[in-house]
Amino acid sequence: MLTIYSDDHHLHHGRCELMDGQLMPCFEMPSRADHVLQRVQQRELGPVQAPHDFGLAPLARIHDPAYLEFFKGAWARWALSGHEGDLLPYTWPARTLRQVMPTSLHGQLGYYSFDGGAPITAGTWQAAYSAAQVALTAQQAIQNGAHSAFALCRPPGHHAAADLMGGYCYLNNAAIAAQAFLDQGHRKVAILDVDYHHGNGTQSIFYARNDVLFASIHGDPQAEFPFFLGYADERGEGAGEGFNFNYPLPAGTGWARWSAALDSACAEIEGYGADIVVVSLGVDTFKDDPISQFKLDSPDYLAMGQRIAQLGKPTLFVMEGGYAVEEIGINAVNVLEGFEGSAE
Ligand code: Q9C
Ligand code: ZN
Repeated sequence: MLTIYSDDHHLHHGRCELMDGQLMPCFEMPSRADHVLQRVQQRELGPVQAPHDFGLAPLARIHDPAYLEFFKGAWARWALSGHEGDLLPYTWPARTLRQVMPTSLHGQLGYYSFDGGAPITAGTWQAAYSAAQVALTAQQAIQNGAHSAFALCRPPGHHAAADLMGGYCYLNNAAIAAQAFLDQGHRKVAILDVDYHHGNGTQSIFYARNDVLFASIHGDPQAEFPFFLGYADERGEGAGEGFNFNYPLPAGTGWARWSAALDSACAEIEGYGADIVVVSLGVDTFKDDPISQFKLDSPDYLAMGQRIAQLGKPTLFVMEGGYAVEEIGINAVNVLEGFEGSAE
C-alpha cells in the first residue's frame, strides 16, 4: 500500500493543553507520526511518497474561505503583538452570546474554534496545509486506480468543521479528500470514522447531504469529548436524512462489542452502495491510550482492517488520533496490513 507523508508535520508542536485542571504537554505530538512512518518502513508496507501541492481550492470546497484566511494569518497577528507562546482561544460564542465577528484576534479565534485543544504555533498553518495535501495526494492515487492508499496526516482533522478548529484539528483532511472524489466524478462516498472520539467536524460538514454517508464508532458523548455531538439519534437532516450513523459505546468497550458496531456500520455502507470508502483512522481505541477508555488490543487492529477490506471498495485511510505513542505505529499499520491481507 502506498503511503503519503510530509515532514512538515514537525512544524506543528503545541506546548500545552488543559487536562484535569493542569497544563500538560500536548498529547498530539510530532513523535506520533514519526512512529507510524517508522512502522510503515519496518513492515515494508509499500512506497512512501511526498505530497503534491493542489493549492487552496480543494480546501475551500470544505472550509469557509474566511476561516482559511483567518487560520493562515493568525500566527503573524499574534507574533506581531510580541507574543511567543502558543495562540490559544479562551472565549466562545456559546448560547446566550451573539454570533458576531469581533475585530480582535482573540475574538475571532473564539468565533472560529469550539475548544482550547487546538493551539496555533508558528508552523501550524503549514503543517495543517501539508496534511490536507497529503490526503489529496493519497486520494489522487486511488482516483488513478490504486485499490487503497494511506494518508499519514498530522495534525488530524475529523473534529474540524467548515469554520471551526478544535480537538487537535484544523483542516478536515478526510472531508477534503471525500469532496475531491465527488468533484472528480464519484457519486457516493462513505466515511467510516473509527477514531475513539466522535468525528463531529465531519458529521457537521456532510449532515444535510446524501452524497457522503458518515458512520462513526466512538466513546459515548454523554461521557466523552466532544460531548455535544455524536449521539445515536443524529441521523442526518434534509436530503441527508438517513445518511448519518453514530455508534456511541461505553467506557471499557473491547473488541467483541466494538466489532459488532463495525459490522453494523459496514452493513449501512454496503446498503448505501458507496463507490469509495474513506476511513478516518484513529487508533486511540487502544487499551493503553492515555486519554481514552476503550480496550482494543494490537491484534484487533488486524481484524479491523480485514473487516473493512470485506467491503470490497477502493479505500483511503486517513490518519486521525492515537496517543499511546509507542504503539501507535503497530496499531495503525496493523489495520493497513489486515486490509491488504484480505483485499482481493
Ligand atoms: N485536554 C483526536 O483524537 N481531549 N482528538 C481534551 C483535555 C480532546 C482528540 C482533553 C481530545 C481530542 C483527533
Ligand atoms: Zn480521537
